[in-house]
Amino acid sequence: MEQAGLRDAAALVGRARRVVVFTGAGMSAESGVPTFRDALTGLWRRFDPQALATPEAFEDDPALVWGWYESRRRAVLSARPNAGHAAVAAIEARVPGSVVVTQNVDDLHERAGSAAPVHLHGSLFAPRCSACARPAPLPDDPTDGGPVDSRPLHGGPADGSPADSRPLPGGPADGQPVDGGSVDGPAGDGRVPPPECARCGAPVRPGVVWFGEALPEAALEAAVDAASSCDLLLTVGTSGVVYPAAEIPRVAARFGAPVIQVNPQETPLDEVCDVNLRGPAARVLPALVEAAWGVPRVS
Ligand code: BV8
Ligand code: ZN
Repeated sequence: MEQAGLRDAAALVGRARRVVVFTGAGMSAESGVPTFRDALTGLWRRFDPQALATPEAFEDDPALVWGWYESRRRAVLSARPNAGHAAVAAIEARVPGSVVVTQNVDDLHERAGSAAPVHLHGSLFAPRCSACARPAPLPDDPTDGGPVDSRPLHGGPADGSPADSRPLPGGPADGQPVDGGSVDGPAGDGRVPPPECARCGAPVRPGVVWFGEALPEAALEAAVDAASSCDLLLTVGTSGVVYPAAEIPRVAARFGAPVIQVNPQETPLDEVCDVNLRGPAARVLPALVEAAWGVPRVS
């Protein structure tokens, strides 16, 4: 990442009053949570994520899909927010008018202290009935799964005390994939039959948005409102290929906001951004916050 880009980006961040931080799977990569494209490891490596993350796949083999999401959820529970998540929370603390919009289904932004990230693609921690949509308890959640927003921050102690959000710069071992302990069904092939809904008996499904499903209206509206009225958008760790989420940085640019991208690779958003910081989020974001406000990096 060259210094001139960092200086330009820091000047934009330092004078911004309404920032949108738009994040994808690359945000959690250095916490050891595989990106969406890498998410298929082990037992699921022979599948295409886009084929598995669909209602049809769940309909066809609920145990395969539920097992995959359970293994991803346990990996997130074993991960910790990284210095990039902490830097995003620092931006929110410095710029009260900022909004985090994430495509990620993990809870690492929350555990790093982000108040209310907008989850465009749902969450691994909000399972619901596939038929009557009743919120369902998490398999290892001793409560009865009451209203989703009454649950303690996930990854933290069950009594709801503040989750342990000390970020580990670079993740548990510099981004080595975390293994949440293999979720294994009776057949030992990773397939785990989903729980049944307490009300109607239908299979419980993960609380994520699958391909071919509409995004939650309120979340998409909040994201478009924020992007169309911000004075800076930071897009971090996304391949920018899944719509309509990938439209969000373009909305900000259309309304005249400068766009800064943080990603070690090229993406279609290269053509949209004003400053392109080529590098990993857990290194670039703390450097950006320090250059903007002189805030010492999270050690
Ligand atoms: C819908 C939850 C219609 C599940 C996900 C045009 C308009 C609208 C829709 C479409 C359209 N064209 C096509 C579509 C259909 C489809 C789509 O976009 N397909 C694509 C593939 C072309 N969209 C949909 O189906 C959407 N729904 O349109 O519904 C509708 C309307 C009304 C009524 C009914 C139906 C729903 C899409 C949501 C799918 N669910 N996630 C789950 O997680 O299992 S998407 C999933 O993939 C992620 O959430 C994310 O959004 C997306 C891409 O993942 P990324 O986050 O970008 O991660 P990725 O692995 O791709 O890339 C990681 C990046 O990080 C890389 O760039 C890498 O370089 C970088 N990186 C790596 N390490 C680091 C790093 N960056 C920084 N630091 C690092 N250390
Ligand atoms: Zn039900």
